[in-house]
Amino acid sequence: MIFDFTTAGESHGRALVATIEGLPAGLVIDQGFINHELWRRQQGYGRGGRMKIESDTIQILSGVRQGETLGSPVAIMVENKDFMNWLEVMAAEKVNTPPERDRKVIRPRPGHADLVGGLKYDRHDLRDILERASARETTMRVAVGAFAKLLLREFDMLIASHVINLGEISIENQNADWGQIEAVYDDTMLRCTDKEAEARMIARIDRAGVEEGDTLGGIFEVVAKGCLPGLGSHISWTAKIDGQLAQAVMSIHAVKAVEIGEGVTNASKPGSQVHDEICYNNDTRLFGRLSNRAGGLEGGMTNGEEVRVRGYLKPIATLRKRLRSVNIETKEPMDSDFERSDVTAVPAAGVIGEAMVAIVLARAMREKFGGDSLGEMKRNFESYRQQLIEY
Ligand code: EPS
Repeated sequence: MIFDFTTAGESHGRALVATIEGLPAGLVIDQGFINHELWRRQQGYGRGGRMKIESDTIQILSGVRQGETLGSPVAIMVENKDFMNWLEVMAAEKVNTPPERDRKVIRPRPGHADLVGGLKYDRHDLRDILERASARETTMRVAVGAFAKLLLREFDMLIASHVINLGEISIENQNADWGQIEAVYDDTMLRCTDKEAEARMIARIDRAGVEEGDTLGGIFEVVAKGCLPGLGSHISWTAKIDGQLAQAVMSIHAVKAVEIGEGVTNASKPGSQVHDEICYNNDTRLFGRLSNRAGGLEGGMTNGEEVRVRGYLKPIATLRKRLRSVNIETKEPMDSDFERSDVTAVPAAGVIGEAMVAIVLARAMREKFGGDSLGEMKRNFESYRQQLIEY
């Protein structure tokens, strides 16, 4: 059974739901950990009013009994507290809402799914598009990612992230180590390892939000520690795990570029300054690398070093400073719609990035080590680890 998931739910609808398939039986599910991951996604300086309404908590509907997975599909739900303010607008049944309360959206926002979605699905109230296009959906990615993280922890694989750039401001040391990144795991501001740069970023967010009515993008980095060599494969394009990671991270709202390791700067350096030289540890009897510019990935496979993936976000498309648009009913030029917005969501995107990386790695682990129960999976894992030692 392949590890996979589906989400459903609109931003202001009753609830967000997900189903997860392919978890082994016997995995201990710590709901406190899952809720803590959801809490982490809701933090970050620069979020808007919505996060004051929601306090995301998971309800497990199936697939878990007495704290352990059964091997059957897991169904989960997070209620939208804001739904109470949208009962008429988001009702599943037909409700004749007067125009002053129907919250119809007819002035598409540049950079959002509004216009293209409306054209493609032939919807003339763009709310039908934006409700699903909203990054609210990422709540469920983080919930599913928390299940993936719980599985990976059984194999000593840990995942964290940090913010390396916001707007035009970058942290000084771009190669923060695992200890530094883990230390900011529960930070509520920007999850930067460089507090001096973080203070400047906070001031920049204040300026953008309060003075300029604008929004800001940035870059986060996800680091996965403890991956054995050999997840993914060189044998075909779909099996290459760097490609899978790129797709998974690119699918996060507003992410417009993905970098593996130091992929961007590597492109302008000679090979001798890029490729990570190989060493051998006689004590652990494992191969290693003298550097990790490849971000732990070679030939579409993990190579045993830390996996490092960066996501680059464009600024959020809902901004107070209105951009030029067109009224889809009259076709007249008009400014785009604005209700409320975050100034930036880069720290939240980092948490979502962790979830997507966890999901890809969990899927690769399930594919390689199989097993219907966690015990069977662990035995298969142990036998492969022995193979690496005896190589
Ligand atoms: C979002 C718009 C805002 C964000 C939302 C994503 O929501 P609202 O329209 O209700 O003010 O707060 O993010 C979340 C709700 C969340 O949970 O992250 C958008 O248009 O993408």
